[in-house]
Amino acid sequence: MKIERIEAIPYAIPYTHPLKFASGEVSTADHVLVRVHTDDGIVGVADAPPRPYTYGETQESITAIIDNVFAPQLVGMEVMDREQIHAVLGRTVNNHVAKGSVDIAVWDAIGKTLETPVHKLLGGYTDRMRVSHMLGFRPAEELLDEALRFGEIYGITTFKLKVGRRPLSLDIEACRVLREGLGEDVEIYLDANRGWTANEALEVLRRTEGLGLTLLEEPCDANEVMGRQRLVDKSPIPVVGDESVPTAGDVARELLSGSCNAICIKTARSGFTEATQILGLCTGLGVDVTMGNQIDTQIGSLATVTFGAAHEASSRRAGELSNFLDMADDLLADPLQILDGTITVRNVPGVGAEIDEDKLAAYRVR
Ligand code: MUC
Ligand code: MG
Repeated sequence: MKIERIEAIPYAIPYTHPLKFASGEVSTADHVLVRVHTDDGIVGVADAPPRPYTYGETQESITAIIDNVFAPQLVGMEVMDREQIHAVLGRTVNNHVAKGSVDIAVWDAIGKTLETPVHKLLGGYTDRMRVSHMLGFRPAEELLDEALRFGEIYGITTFKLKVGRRPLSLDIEACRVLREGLGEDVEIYLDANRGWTANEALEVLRRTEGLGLTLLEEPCDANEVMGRQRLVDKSPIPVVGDESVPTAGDVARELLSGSCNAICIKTARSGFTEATQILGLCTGLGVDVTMGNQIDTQIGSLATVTFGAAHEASSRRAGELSNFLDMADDLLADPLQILDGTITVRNVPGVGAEIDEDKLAAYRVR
C-alpha cells in the first residue's frame, strides 16, 4: 500500500453570487482537486481551496508545490505511515492548504484501505453536526432575507456574520437587523477577518451590547499584539483566532500570549492530522473550538463534518458547513444535504467524497 502518484487538478466552478468579506471576495471556486493513488488501486480524495489573502497560496502555487515538491517526496511511502507523511510535509514551510489537502487525501486512502469510515478512525463521537451559515457583506435587509430563507429551507439556526467594514455603523446595523428579524433563539456571531483595529472592535462590542452575540472572530490583525491582548482582556465574549492560527504551534502561541481565547479549526488548512493536534491542545486547555469554513465546496464541507463529528469538543457548536449552497455546481457525485439544520457524515469507507468524472472533465482548467 505505497503511494504511487499524486494528482493536483485545478478546476473552476462559479458561485451564483460572490461572497464578500473584509479580507477578500470569492466569485469562482478556483480550487484544486487532490488525489493520492496507491499501488493497490485505492484513490484518496480531497479539495484544496486557495486563499491568497489569507495564506498567500494560489491555484497555481498549490498545483506546483504538490507536483514539484510533495509528490516526489511522498511517492513510494507507505500510505499508512501518516506521521512520516506529516513529517515530510512539515519540511516545507507555509503552504497550509496544499499540505492539508494531501493529508486529508491520505486519510481517505487509509479509510478505504481499512474499509472504515474516516470519522470512525478519527474518533467516532457522533455522525452529524449542526450547521452554521456564513453571511457575507450585503445590505442588512438582504442579509436578513438570506438568513430567514436558510432557516426556512434548511432549518439553520446559527449564523456567522461577516463584519470588519467601515463605517462601523454598517456592521452594527446588520447585527441589529438580524437580531430583530431572527429573534432571540437564533445564534449570531461575528467574523471581522482583521478588518478593524482593536479599538474599533471594542467600540462595536460596546454598541452591540445586549444583542446576544456569542463570538468575535479575528477582529483585528493578531500582529498588533498589545491592542489585540487588550481587546481579549476586555471582551465579554470569546475572541476566536482563525487566520492567525493555521498550525498547532500558532494556536499555542496565540492562546498563551492572550491574543485569542477560542480557536477556529479549518480542516482545509490543517488537514486531519494537524487539526487533531490543535483540538487536543484546545481540549487540554479548556478552550472552545469552532469548525470553520474556508469557503469550501461539498468535498471540503464533507471533510469538515467528518472531523468535527468525530470528536465531542468539535461537535458541540454548529459547524460552518453550508457555503457550497452558493455554488452553481460541485464535483461530488452524491450531493450533500442539509436536513433539519444538520449534515451527517457518510458511513462508507474513507471520507465518502465520490467524484463525478463528467463534471470534473467539464470544470477542470487543464
Ligand atoms: C472565515 O472564517 O474567515 C474567508 C476567508 C477564508 O480563508 O475563510 C473564510 C471564512
Ligand atoms: Mg474567519
